[in-house]
Amino acid sequence: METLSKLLQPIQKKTDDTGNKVTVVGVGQVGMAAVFAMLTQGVTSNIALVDVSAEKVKGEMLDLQHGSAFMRNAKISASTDYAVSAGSKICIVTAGVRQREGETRLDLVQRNTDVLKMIIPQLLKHSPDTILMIASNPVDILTFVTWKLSGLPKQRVIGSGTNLDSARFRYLLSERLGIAPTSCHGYIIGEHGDTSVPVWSGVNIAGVRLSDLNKDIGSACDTENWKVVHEKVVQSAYEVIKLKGYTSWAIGLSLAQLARAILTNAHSVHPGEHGIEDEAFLSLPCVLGTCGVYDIVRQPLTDNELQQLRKSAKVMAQVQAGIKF
Ligand code: 6V0
Repeated sequence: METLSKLLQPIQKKTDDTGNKVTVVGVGQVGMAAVFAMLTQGVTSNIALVDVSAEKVKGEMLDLQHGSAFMRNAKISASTDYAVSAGSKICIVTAGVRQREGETRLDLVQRNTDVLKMIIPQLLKHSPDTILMIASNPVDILTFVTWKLSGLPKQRVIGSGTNLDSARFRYLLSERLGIAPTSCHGYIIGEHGDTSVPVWSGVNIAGVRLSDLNKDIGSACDTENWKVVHEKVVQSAYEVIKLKGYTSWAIGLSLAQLARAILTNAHSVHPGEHGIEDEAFLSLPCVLGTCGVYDIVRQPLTDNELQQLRKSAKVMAQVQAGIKF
């Protein structure tokens, strides 16, 4: 009798189904930061990695598997073949090219659209009920592209959008106010990046709206110059890319938070990508859970905020019009 048979008396065949499988396509800086955040925070116990590079994806898988004893019984698989992604609750796409110094996110659009054309049908073939979460840039446009390519209802295609911008905003507010980021409430909506819209009218600490204390807050005539906080948010990625070549940790944590909201059916509110006018996808505060987006919070925006949002939508629609599907 073999050692295994001596040790175990089989009662039934084991299943690998954990009910919380997440596939991450693209094991670059963003993909691996998201994977690491999800595994170490216990967001999922079942990760599949997919990449075009067989060596890289195997290397990342082995490295993570060697850390299994420090994690919570995670199953980690990897391949260049999408069969490995079968049965995923969420598929996160971080594949594609990233900005080089001096490039904007919009510069990447056609190159990453072509990448998505290969990826999305494969993911859906193996996980027809999955929720698609997009991180590749320009994320707003590529979420729209994914929706078009997938044929899925809008609530099942989510972009990481301004979840990261909002986190950066709350961090910078926290630095200026001396209050923890988790207690600084504020949303950035619209485009992830250059034309994002800070909703200054809603920024609050414990329900105290800063706009009630300073009616010009965030505007050009604000003598305290709070608008610099949003300017720093917009510059954040450019600054980090200039310093270390890419951004990874914060976007990884942001994706892990969105995945947790979905897998635990949290009904929590996050700035996530959703389709608005002109068929553009822009970030608005969404209620997230196991079926994807349940609701969009109707934020009472000022005329100026609404105008900025519409401007963002217009920019998106213009870029989208030039995409070759
Ligand atoms: P990276 O480190 O170059 O990794 C990209 C990975 O994608 C590599 O491992 C490639 O082999 C892989 N890849 C390329 N083509 C394919 C394909 N057809 N199928 C499968 N895998 C493929 O890039 P990084 O991880 O830094 O960035 C990935 C994307 O995320 C870029 O588009 C970034 O601009 C974007 N980011 C999005 C952010 C957000 O807030 N949404 C934040 C940061 C970066």
